[in-house]
Amino acid sequence: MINKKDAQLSLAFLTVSFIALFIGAIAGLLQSLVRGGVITLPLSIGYYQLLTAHGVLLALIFTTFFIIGFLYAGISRTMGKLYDVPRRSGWLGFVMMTFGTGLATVFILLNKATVLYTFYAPLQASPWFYVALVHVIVGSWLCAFSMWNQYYIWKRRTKSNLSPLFSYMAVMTMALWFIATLGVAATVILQFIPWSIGWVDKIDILISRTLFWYFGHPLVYFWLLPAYMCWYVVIPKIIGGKIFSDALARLAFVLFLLFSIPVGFHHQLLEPGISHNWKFLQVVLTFMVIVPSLMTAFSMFACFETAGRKKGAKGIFGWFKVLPWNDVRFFAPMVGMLIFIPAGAGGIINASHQLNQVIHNTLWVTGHFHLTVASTVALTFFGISYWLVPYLTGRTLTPLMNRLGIIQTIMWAAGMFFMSGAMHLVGLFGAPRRTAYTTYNDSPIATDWIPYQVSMAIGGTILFAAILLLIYIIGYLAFKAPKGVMEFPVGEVEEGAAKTPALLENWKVWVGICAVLILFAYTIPFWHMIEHAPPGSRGFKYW
Ligand code: HAS
Ligand code: CU
Repeated sequence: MINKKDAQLSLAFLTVSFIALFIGAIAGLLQSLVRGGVITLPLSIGYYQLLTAHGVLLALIFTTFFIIGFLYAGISRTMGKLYDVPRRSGWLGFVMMTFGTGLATVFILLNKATVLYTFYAPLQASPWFYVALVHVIVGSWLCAFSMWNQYYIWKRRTKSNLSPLFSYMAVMTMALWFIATLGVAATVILQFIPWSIGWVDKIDILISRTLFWYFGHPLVYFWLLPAYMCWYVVIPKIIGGKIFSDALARLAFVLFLLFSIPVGFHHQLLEPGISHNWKFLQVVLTFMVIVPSLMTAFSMFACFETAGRKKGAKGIFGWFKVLPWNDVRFFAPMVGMLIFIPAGAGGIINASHQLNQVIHNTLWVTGHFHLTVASTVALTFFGISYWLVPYLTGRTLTPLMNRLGIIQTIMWAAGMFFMSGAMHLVGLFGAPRRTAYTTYNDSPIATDWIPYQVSMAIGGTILFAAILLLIYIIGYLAFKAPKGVMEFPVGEVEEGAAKTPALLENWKVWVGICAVLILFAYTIPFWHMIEHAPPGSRGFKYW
């Protein structure tokens, strides 16, 4: 049973995350219908306004709140409880983040911040939008400090060399987040706020985008790592197996810290003003960051196979049949894993410099991130919610809710098949992303895209229905399900696995190497940007 106060903190974060998910999903439904040419919006709502609400509320708010809530619950579970000081600073972080979220949402709904979730300059929102973002970021830093503080106190009190795997991963995830958000905080505080208030009239676009992508790429691993925490730590327990290797899991997380930050240029491969040598270097580093995902795939296969063999499975693929397919706690993340195979392959295509020229700024990219964050990560988060919510509220996952969860997962996968599949294909035909419905004066090329856009609308509608089902299940699990004890599954390490080297817990070494790699990949190109800076741009409001 979780400590009540810890449960409240986690539940607070999860509540905001699900509210954001619901509002963001409404925006998603409407925009997929607009883009498919099925409906037109009443004049007062803009397509790009919806797109901003969708991106900010889902990519930034749903994920961050869910992750922090999940991490607190897991830390409390694996370290016994949260200590008072970390718990209190967690609440402070929650209040700041929620205030920022509310403020940002109001300004988006007032149509004063229609700048999409990447808020590229020279699009200029109201200064309050950027102030709101700062609150979300600084609030999340308080949560990061609070988790590190918890880890530090736990180590001192238990005099233990090795922290629990889940907590170690949580500390690493927040380290990645903190180092990454330094970039976005810098551009928001030093560039966007003074410029949007009018203290300065020009902004350097290339520098703002570079600082954004310094953050924007590790952001995607900040989403992915908590899903991997479920795969490494939770799934082995659910399937009745063991964690394949504690050391390998930790090493994968170390590699994410090292390689996920100095690679932001792979989002700027077609940006002028950065020399191709530096782009090449960052592409090489991007290929390095694929390695820990391949290690994860290996580890999961090993875990499935050993668990299957213990249950008597024979042959090369016998283990596949004995997996608990009718347990949604396994099924939803597993569908996420399966989707990550094509999704990751798409990422490797994006990162290949020449292929990037074909897909950049097309709907292919939108398809890519709906398979990665909106399928692999989201399905894993849904799978977690089905046991985490009743675990926190002292209720149980009933067989009926389990079945509905399986249906929800299938609907999600089907919706994404139609939506993301069509996005990938039509992207290859050149259909641009970030664009409302248009036939470009009935140009034959653009009219060829329309059937795919209709498929996107069909997929979007199935996805929205799946969100309604999800919200129903979560609501039921939170308020209606029978009282009982739900487990927070935490796997044990395979017997006879190699001992975890203490070096993996030496933060000075890893943060030090991470800093060196960042300086190596960014210092000179950044210096060039400052040295050859154009005069900068005034702000534009196109909405
Ligand atoms: Fe990405 C753009 C490259 C992964 C998210 N990406 C985006 C954007 C988002 C995003 C949101 O290089 C758009 C940003 C924007 O608005 O402009 N991405 C990559 C690469 C990877 C990758 C190389 N992306 C992700 C993940 C995301 C995400 C993860 C979210 C969570 N991405 C790019 C590039 C762009 C980009 C370019 C810019 C494009 C442009 O031009 O704008 C890699 O990390 C992928 C590695 C993954 C694998 C898969 C391993 C498979 C596993 C599953 C195993 C399955 C099992 C089950 C065990 C190699 C681990 C098996 C069971 C059986 C029974 C079979
Ligand atoms: Cu990236």
